[in-house]
Amino acid sequence: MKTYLILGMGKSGQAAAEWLSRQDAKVLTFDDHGPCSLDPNNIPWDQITAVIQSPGVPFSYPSPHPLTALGMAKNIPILTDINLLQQANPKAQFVGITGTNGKSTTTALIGHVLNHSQRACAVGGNIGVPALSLPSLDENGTYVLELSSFQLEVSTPLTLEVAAWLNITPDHLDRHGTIEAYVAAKEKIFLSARHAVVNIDDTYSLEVYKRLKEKGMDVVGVSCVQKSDIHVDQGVLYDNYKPVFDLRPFETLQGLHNYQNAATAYAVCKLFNISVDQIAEAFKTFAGLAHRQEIVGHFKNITFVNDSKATNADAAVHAFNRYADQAVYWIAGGKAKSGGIHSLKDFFPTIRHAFLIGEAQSDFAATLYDHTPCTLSGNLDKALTDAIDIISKEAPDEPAIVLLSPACASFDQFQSFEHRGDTFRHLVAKMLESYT
Ligand code: UMA
Repeated sequence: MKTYLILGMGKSGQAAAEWLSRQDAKVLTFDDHGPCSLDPNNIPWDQITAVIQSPGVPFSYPSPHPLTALGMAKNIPILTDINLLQQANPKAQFVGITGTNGKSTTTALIGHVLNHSQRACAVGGNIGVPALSLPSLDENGTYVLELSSFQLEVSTPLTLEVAAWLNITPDHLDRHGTIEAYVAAKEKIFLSARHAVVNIDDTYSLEVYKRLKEKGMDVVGVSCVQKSDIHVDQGVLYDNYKPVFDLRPFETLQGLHNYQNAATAYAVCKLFNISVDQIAEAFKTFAGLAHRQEIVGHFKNITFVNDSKATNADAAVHAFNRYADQAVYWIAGGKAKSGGIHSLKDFFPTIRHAFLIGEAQSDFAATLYDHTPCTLSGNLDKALTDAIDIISKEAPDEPAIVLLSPACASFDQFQSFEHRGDTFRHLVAKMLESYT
């Protein structure tokens, strides 16, 4: 019987423990902050087949977790749940998607296109669905996995049919130490990949593209700012310099960042021999990700957008950019982050009215003072009715966006940003019902 030591008992550790138990393996668990089955000073190392390390547990910087270090010293393989998934499904194909931003959308979009084309596929990884909670797949099946730098750093090389790379901006430096180490962790995605799809629109990513080319790898370049193998110009997608279709009609794929996600998904799906028409058809019906500029309803001239995932001001920028030329009625507030909403000040004059909620409401009202008309609504329910009132009084016929993009954590009034977004979706649905 094989024995595994699972390090970190969060979402991925728990799924790994359940899965391994179903394979009749012996499971030992360790967690620094939660219940575990193990005395760290008394680990039967000579019995352990591998350590299954959760992504959030330090692997190298500032220093490996003490049990990772002990396992390494004893030459015990340190693996991730993704490695186990691959071992258990050797015939299935794997697609990996990494980058700083847009991973989840691109992963979900590729999964949607594959599903739409009647291919068996399962979507998971960093997107929030642990690898070992996914179903088994045979040679007809494809796993589409969002891979974070944390997962890639720890994983032994993953055999991928396609490895896709979106972009790099500095992130997770507390875990990796330097941006170079962060890029190096992510670059492990290509170690055992058959095809690479790489966006070249930032300097780090362009360097990655060049390195892969130098190694003679099969690389498809993607760009939204210059001509490339696949590129987007003014919303039109080009394949090998020929226009293939217009991305502008796809409601859930708007904005430059979404063009990058869509072009990447297109490049990956083409490598799976999915036709241009099938890809375009599937893009049309992509629902987008919940809580990220998710359109949750239309009422007459008003569109309701749930961007609850925007838990800080920087994350709210994307929605403001997307709706830059429209009448935005903004619902914001909650538990403020440091800096509040000052970094959004360029948008203030363009916002028609702000409806403020939660702990941050008075501070935000003070910041907005003199730039944007505000209402202290207190909670989400009231903010929504206040917004409808103002729109019906001031601009009843003009197209309007009611945007929940709180620029705050949710914990003062909700359990999570998901809970906040679900509440908004529910309130919008209830309101639409009452008008029909
Ligand atoms: N723990 C220890 N010792 C440590 C650190 C953590 O024992 O030194 C324990 C904690 O007490 C906790 C557990 O480890 O019980 C948490 O494990 P984890 O942080 O790996 O989190 P999981 O719940 O397993 O979720 C992980 C990913 N989390 C991280 O990478 C931090 C989830 O990505 C992923 O969705 C999930 O696996 C399923 O695959 C989240 C994330 O924030 C969304 N990712 C980062 C990002 O997207 O920026 C990379």
